[in-house]
Amino acid sequence: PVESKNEAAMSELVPEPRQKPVVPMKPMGINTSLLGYIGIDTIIEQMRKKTMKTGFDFNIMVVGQSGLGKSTLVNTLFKSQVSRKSSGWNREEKIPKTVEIKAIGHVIEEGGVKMKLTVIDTPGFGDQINNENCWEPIEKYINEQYEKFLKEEVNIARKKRIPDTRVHCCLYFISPTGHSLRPLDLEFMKHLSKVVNIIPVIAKADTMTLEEKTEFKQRVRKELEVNGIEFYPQKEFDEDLEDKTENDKIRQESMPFAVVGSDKEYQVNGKRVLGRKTPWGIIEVENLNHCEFALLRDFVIRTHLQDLKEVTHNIHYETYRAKRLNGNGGLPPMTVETEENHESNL
Ligand SMILES: Nc1nc2c(ncn2[C@@H]2O[C@H](COP(=O)(O)OP(=O)(O)OP(=O)(O)O)[C@@H](O)[C@H]2O)c(=O)[nH]1
Ligand SMILES: [Mg+2]
Repeated sequence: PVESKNEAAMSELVPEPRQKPVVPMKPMGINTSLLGYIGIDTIIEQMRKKTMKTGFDFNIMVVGQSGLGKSTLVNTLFKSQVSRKSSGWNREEKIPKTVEIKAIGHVIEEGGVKMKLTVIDTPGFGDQINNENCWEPIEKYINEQYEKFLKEEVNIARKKRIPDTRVHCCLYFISPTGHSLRPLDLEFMKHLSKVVNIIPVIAKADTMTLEEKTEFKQRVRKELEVNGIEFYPQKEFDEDLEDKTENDKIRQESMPFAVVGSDKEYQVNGKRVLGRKTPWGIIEVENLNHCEFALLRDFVIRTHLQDLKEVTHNIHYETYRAKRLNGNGGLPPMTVETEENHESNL
């Protein structure tokens, strides 16, 4: 009723004569072709403006045993306290009896662009005596977010922008043992790689020597391949040769990124840098000669963030959606609107 009142009031207003919109013109002399400039390239600027206004969602999940530096790494990635670090004492008491899932939201702004970041932590994963099926609550959470999105999407009066809580990226922390992947690692990645973008990382890489690190990386890559585990960026989703060349390098050389996180600054050559003090000196987090943190950061945030979101929407969510709508398992049956219905809605 409120809306219709507004409408009535509006229609009584006499519209003022509008000025003709100004069409941007290409400066003369640069493009001398008769047909001239159309203005297609302004789409980029238009998109930029829209994104500046609305901001965007990015949801990142961290999985791995307690104490592997998950919270520290996320804080290092986003240069802020976006995830609570474990207190270091009484750790045993704190470990939950089952896997818990905790999502914390933040708004980060840079250069006028707002990112609504959600960090999804999974305390308790891999910390039980029996870790069988401990990936299940995580898969359930991921699917629940797809379900929420789907429910909003099939709504007749759906929102213009559906809030996106879907997990765009899952960082999986591998313990820096130097041996091989544990059955738990393989089980988790095997099941979850079908529903979410997994990026495996070797945690606390400063605890390994350079040789150990290189060898461990190679072994992990081999084991993932032998077990048929597809991590992000998945080969089958490369869109062209340029993608393939770029992503092959990541798949064959960078993965799994051997990372170090820290929230402490040290003075190195007169500059303050994030680092960790070790018996061998300061390990600089952002120095590529020391670890691959910067590679991971560039990959997740600076080159592939939009792609992580697109693969989530176009592949993982689409797979979920197709399954749900085909099988109709649980979702209220779709009602077909009649012609009459449709008109009366207009
Ligand atoms: N050597 C080393 N220590 C690290 C690194 N990252 C974090 N730590 C330390 O490891 C301990 C645990 O770090 P957290 O970030 O709390 O680990 P977490 O995986 O979030 O732990 P939970 O929240 O208990 O699951 C802290 O004392 C950190 O300072 C790293 O890259 N190298
Ligand atoms: Mg933590």
